[in-house]
Amino acid sequence: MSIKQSELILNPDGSVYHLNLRPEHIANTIIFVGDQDRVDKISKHFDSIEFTTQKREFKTTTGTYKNKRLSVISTGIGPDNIDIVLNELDALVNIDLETRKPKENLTSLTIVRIGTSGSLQADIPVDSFVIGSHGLDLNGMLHSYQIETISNPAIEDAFVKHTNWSAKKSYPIVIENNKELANKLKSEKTHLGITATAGGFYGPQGRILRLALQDHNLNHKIDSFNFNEHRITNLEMETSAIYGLSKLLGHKACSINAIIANRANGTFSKNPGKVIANLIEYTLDKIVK
Ligand code: R1P
Repeated sequence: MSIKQSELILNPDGSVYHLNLRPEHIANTIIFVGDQDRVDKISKHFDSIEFTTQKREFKTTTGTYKNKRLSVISTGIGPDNIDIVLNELDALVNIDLETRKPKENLTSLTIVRIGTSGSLQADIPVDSFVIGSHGLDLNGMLHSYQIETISNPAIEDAFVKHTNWSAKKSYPIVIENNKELANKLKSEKTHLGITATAGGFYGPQGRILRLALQDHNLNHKIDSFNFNEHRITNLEMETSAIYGLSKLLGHKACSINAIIANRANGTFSKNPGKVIANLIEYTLDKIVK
């Protein structure tokens, strides 16, 4: 059965609906960033650029870095955008866009998120790098899929108990990174821990401006959680969605975040641009090694 036009939407030039990409436009190794302006901050290091396009917040540049073909894609903010980006990228490699049928031989993409994030631990200061050993999904997008094979009920249940997680909110899901990729990215410069992914920046991450929170103590409960030496190191808005959909679709994913805020002691980086630039150079070199 071919996938209907309403379900897999293609533009008149044959590109996928939101990303504006055709299969030949992407490399098998892809860097995700949230901010579209970060795409150029990465591709400026490339030896050469073969393609670039943008639609809405989704900007893609493909080229080579030290002779390795790479694509950089901005996802915009949040797990809802990750649903679009991962499904459309997977369609580019694993669905025949002519016949609209899934391919028999599937391609596994390598996906590295270079993001920014807030640390929840006083000993992980601003300007450091954190690799997400797991994504802790607090937003619920992944519940639209069959997640039984990728979730980790023992950690999830312990987290729900520790935080007295409201039954009215979506049940947290814990998904592991791709270990092989994480080993490639790690060094003495990186911290490792569970990256929590929220579906918003203020209330969902425990920030109070004028609105009272459902649980004003949640961040403290999150930062004091410990499961077999796994603690929650940082909070951002994409990693769990990337880990979850990548695992379900057969892609390898790992997220590395520059810590620009420390929520435990209330500090913010004096030069966030510099820490992101450092993380970009660090990650590019690890990817090609
Ligand atoms: C919020 O300001 C945004 O910054 C972080 C969060 O995950 C969210 O997307 O990551 P990026 O800098 O990669 O966008």
